[in-house]
Amino acid sequence: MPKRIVSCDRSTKETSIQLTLNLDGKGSSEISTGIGFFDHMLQTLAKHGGFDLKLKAKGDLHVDQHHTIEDVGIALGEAFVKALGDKKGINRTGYFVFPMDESLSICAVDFSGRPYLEYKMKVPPKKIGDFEAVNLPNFFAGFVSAARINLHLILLYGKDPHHKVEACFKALGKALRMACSKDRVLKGIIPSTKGVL
Ligand SMILES: [Mn+2]
Repeated sequence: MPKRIVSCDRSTKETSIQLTLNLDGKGSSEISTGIGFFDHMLQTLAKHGGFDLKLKAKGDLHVDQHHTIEDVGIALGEAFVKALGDKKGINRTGYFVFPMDESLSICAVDFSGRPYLEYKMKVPPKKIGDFEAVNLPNFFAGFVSAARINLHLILLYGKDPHHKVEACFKALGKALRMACSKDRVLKGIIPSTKGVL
């Protein structure tokens, strides 16, 4: 099986991001975005997705966290597209329901090639640790548009803002793992009646 490991370097006047992603890893990560809680969420995504992820982002945090959070989503989405290649033999879709103590999230994802985000999650627009939670949808929107996936992410309920957000990142990791995994039987087949994804 060809290795599904990619490195990406994405730089703009607002952010500079270097990352290495291994879709067939063990969930290990080295993350540094300058935003501690965001690092924690990306570590969680890698861990539950079974991806190895090294990511270093330097953004214009003196402005606010908007560009950094959105651009990390874009860079990560680009890495998934690159790593999946022609998508032959993958499950393509994945889903998970993740309980995080009192919070429960649902995630469904499809590597359809058509970007769509359905995001239903209420988090108070205040800081979680050092993380400006108002920017959370920008991460998912950036990821969806760059990865060209259909993503439905719903927080059913929860109380603690940390748990609410973490439940969503964990569900996303699990759903991505399922979608990116190879089907043992459908080797070499593109999972679409169109014959292309
Ligand atoms: Mn936590």
